[in-house]
Amino acid sequence: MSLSDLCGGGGNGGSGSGDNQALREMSERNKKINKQMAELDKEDRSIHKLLLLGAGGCGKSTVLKQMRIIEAELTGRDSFSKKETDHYVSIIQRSIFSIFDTILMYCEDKGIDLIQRINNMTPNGSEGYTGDQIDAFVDFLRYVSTISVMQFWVRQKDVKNIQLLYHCPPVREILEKRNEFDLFDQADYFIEHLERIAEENYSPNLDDILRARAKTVGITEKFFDIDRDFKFRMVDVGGQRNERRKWIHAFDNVTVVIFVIGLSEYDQFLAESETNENRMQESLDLFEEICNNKYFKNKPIMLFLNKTDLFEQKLKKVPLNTFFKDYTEDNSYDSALKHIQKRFTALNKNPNRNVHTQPTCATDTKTMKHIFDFIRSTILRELLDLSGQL
Ligand SMILES: Nc1nc2c(ncn2[C@@H]2O[C@H](COP(=O)(O)OP(=O)(O)OP(=O)(O)O)[C@@H](O)[C@H]2O)c(=O)[nH]1
Ligand SMILES: [Mg+2]
Repeated sequence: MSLSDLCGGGGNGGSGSGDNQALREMSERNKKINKQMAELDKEDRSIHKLLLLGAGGCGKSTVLKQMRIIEAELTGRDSFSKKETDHYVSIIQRSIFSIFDTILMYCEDKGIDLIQRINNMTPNGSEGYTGDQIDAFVDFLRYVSTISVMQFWVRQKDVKNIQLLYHCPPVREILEKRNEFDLFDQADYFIEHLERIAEENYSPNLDDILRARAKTVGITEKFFDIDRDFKFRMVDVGGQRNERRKWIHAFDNVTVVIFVIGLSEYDQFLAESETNENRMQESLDLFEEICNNKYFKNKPIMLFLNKTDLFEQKLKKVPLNTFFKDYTEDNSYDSALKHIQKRFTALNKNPNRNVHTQPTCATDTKTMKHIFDFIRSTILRELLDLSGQL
């Protein structure tokens, strides 16, 4: 479109004062638009981009959920909409299905006939189950093995038997080996709270939402306006192997990478691999790759050593040198944490860049409140350092 088209053509011969007036107006309009665009650009650049990275299930989305809870507390807004909360009801129902489905699949893989083992329990025997209860366990497992996840819903009348089944000796025996299969971390929690979950008008509370597990697919982001001087976007990605090829689309204009690892994963097998690969090794390899990636060579990195609660419990049963063969110190929480921290930070090959480590328990709202301050102060300090170097 030409200038004369916009100005209405040669109605007055194209040389009169009408043309000049139109040109002046147009130039004013352009100036205004340019100014607005510059302001938008400035605003966009003043919004920090925090990119959450890490292997599948390490807790990235849980960190993001916590940030939403913290924002809601500080601003008085809702953390999760009614629609989101309702959506978590089906996520939680699916998680309960996946507990038993995962157990059955593991058994099938290992040639274990779990249903037979349960059937072999003696009614009113030393385990203390009645014949009806044993029948109900078997019926429930058969039901899970024949339906799809979308057909599953826990009914109030089944709650007691599901809880008893989860704790019966043949299932316990399988759960002893839970590090070998992908049983999600919050299985115990949801079984314990099953009665509430199966209520007709059940609405998940914040604890339930934090513990619900839904693998992230693609890239999601959320803008946070908690602090006038520190606005940021948190970008969350799916961490499983097949999701990682999408990560590159989130690599531009990052202020800081928050790399999350699950501390308790040192004896766990990787869900996506058939060859019993270790989850901690996966995190180490991934961290090395990200840390030294050209996009982030000069970017600050925060390393969240997550799942401190599960780590502390696990250390009592599984020594750290099960995985870190060169670890010779005791299995105290502090020594073990220090060792893992050292192993990760040693992978950073840029001596001029800081790796800020922080132990976290992403499901614990109380301790996570400090994490927001940690994020803010670390980024502001980094930016100050950077401006000093200019
Ligand atoms: N006990 C405990 N559980 C945690 C912690 N952090 C996360 N979880 C649980 O671990 C499970 C996985 O967490 P997510 O946040 O979904 O993991 P993710 O890194 O987003 O996983 P992907 O989306 O697959 O990449 C959820 O059930 C969380 O509730 C923690 O510090 N302690
Ligand atoms: Mg996620």
